[in-house]
Amino acid sequence: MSSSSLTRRSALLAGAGLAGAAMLQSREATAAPSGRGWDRSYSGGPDRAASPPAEPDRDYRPTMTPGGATAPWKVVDGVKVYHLVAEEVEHEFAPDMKARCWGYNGRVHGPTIEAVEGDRVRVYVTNRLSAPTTVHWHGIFLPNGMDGVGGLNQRAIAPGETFRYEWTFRQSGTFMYHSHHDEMTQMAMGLMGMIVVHPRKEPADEQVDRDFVIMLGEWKVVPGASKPDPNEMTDFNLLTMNAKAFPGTVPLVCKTGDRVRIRLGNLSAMDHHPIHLHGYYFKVVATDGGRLPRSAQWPETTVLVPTGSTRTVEFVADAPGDWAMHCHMTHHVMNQMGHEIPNMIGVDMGQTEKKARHVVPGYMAMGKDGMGDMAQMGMAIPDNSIPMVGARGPFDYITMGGMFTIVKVRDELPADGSDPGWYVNPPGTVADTATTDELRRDGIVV
Ligand SMILES: [Cu+2]
Repeated sequence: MSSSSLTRRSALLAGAGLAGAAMLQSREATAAPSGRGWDRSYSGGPDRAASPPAEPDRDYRPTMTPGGATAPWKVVDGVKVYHLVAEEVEHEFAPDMKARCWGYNGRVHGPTIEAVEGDRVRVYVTNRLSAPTTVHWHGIFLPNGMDGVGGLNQRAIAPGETFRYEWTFRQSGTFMYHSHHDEMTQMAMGLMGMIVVHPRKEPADEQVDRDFVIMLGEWKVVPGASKPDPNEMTDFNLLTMNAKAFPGTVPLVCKTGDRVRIRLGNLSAMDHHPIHLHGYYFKVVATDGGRLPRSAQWPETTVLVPTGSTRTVEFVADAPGDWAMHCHMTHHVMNQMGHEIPNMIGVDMGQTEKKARHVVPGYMAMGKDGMGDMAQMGMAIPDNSIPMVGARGPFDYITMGGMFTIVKVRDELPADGSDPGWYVNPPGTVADTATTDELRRDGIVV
């Protein structure tokens, strides 16, 4: 091949590439009329001037972390100052189920850090653990030396020391923070929390009435043990929303017609969680990389939240009721003690189980008809553990545990914002025994 033909060919290819790029650009322009191209990241150098510190209820509508808390802050010379104290915490996952975990400010997980784009923030981290630690700010644009990876970006914070992290938020969205030193141990013990950054000026058509924050997590706490086991790789037995396992989770209370946002973050060690909402569809509107253009938001009833990610969904709560919201992996809506017992489906154990208990105290087999009946038997379980499933509901036993909560939508809410109790269904709208007349009318033979 001559050099001239080579040149011609390269020129042709280059031309095709240019045309392609132009087409892509024009398509992007159509898809994103706001002109969003590449929002600049940032890793230091002269910082963009911070905006005046934004105030809740004046500049933004605060979020709510059901079962958790929002970190307090104060303003010092135009900077929002936060203080996280990493320490051992006696944490209650659900009534009668506690463990000594690691958390921040007496909480597991740590409080949600909430701020507004343009806010300058200073976060002091005090280490009251027995081990060195760091904090990484997942998804946040900040100077490299503030990124918190132990050994890489800073030396670890020794027990007793207090470090200062500082940056200006240059983006909005849903992010997370967590230990980035001996992650396997420290994250399994609970050292994590959520970060919410509101836009400085939220467009009117993106504003919501309720803004919930939920961190998904998984733990191994051997029944009777007093601490989580960070060595577990596969068999997690406590699946949590904001570190609470059902029936310990706190419901999401909404008024009929509310525009609702749910920010889900996942820092589970080994699992992704498909979170399913009953009664509605929602739109996936954002990830930890930012908000999706309207044309890229898609309707779903289940959103997969990969570990190390956030997914934000929005919907209009226009259907009153008690709607379940849970991980759709069935082993993630159970609590402890469910996974190492023999499969007894269809086997009538008769007296066998009682006899086995003489030899192996506490011996327990799966019920002949599954786990559901076991939950309600009030069987003897080791101290400091919770049955596999359940809590009493308005009709019967709710045979779920773990990563399960309830979205309670009501026309009228208690003035004090408390739990409105169980939903009262309009007459004739609850599934119940079919009458003989109904069966005869519809030609159903049973
Ligand atoms: Cu799950």
